[in-house]
Amino acid sequence: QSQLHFSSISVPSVKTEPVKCRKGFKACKDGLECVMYSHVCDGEQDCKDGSDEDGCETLCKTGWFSWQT
Ligand SMILES: [Ca+2]
Repeated sequence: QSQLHFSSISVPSVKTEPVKCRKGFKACKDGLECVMYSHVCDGEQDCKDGSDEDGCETLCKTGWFSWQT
């Protein structure tokens, strides 16, 4: 369970604004964190709310990376 720190991403005081994630990053459901796609559905909760592991059954079964083949 890694705590991700992105010091380069400055979150303004407006908390209702979801965090802008860089390419290759997925926003957590709480909109406060970004998680690398390699950390999505890896079985560990990287988001505080664990939302990076949400819906992984469908995500993994359909295989989002298999689209590339
Ligand atoms: Ca994860």
